[in-house]
Amino acid sequence: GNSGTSTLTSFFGSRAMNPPITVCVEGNIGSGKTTFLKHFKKFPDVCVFDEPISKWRDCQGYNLLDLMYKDPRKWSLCFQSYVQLTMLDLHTKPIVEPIKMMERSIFSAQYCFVQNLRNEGLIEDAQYAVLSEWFNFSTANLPIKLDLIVYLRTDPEVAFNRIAQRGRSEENSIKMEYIQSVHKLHEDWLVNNQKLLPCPVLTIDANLELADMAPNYQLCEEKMFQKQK
Ligand code: DGT
Repeated sequence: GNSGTSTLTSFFGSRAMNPPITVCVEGNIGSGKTTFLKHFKKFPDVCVFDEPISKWRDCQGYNLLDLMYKDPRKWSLCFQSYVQLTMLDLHTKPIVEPIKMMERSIFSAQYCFVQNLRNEGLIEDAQYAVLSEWFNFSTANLPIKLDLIVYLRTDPEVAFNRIAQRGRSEENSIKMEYIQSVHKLHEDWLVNNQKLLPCPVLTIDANLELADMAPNYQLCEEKMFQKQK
């Protein structure tokens, strides 16, 4: 009936006025983002989004990640276009919890990965222009709010070894040079201030083994819950 509808409206209305604190976890491929995020699933106030990579591996049955690694010249534009969509989906999804945590963002897709494809000549200038226009439009006009970036900073060698150890089939063609380039682009963006930073950055030493990460989890918890207040 009517009263049910108005309760719902006021519920979502109050949420809309109080958008969640949003924390994005960034870092090289293999830096440990997924493991880091897992730790935060235990907090009832935190909504942790699953890795977007599962979508990239199955877009209506197509493994876009695999296509992209096998033939980057042919598939990078298509892949990045879908990455952008899945990121926008996560950035704009309403949640009931006061804190949203997600892996990567539309910013790292643009500043680290699209930029790298362009640097390597794997996408045409016109393709880069179209992706950039979508990025500019989306960040200017859609409700993408970032409050904190947690940068899991690794040496490229460490990230490379972790990728080799986990043995994800799509990634077996990855070269050390690629990991070094992606590392440098993260550094330029998150440490050297060469691109627009949408929010403050908390940099964490992610070369550490899992057993030594506890103080870093705590650091992140403090920052995050402090923002909530
Ligand atoms: P983690 O938990 O830190 O080890 O992170 P990963 O490696 O599970 O997740 P992520 O997002 O760093 O990378 C997943 C795969 O997708 C990896 O093979 C790199 C690739 N990737 C992620 N985002 C992009 C992108 O925007 N463009 C391109 N070309 N590749 C991407």
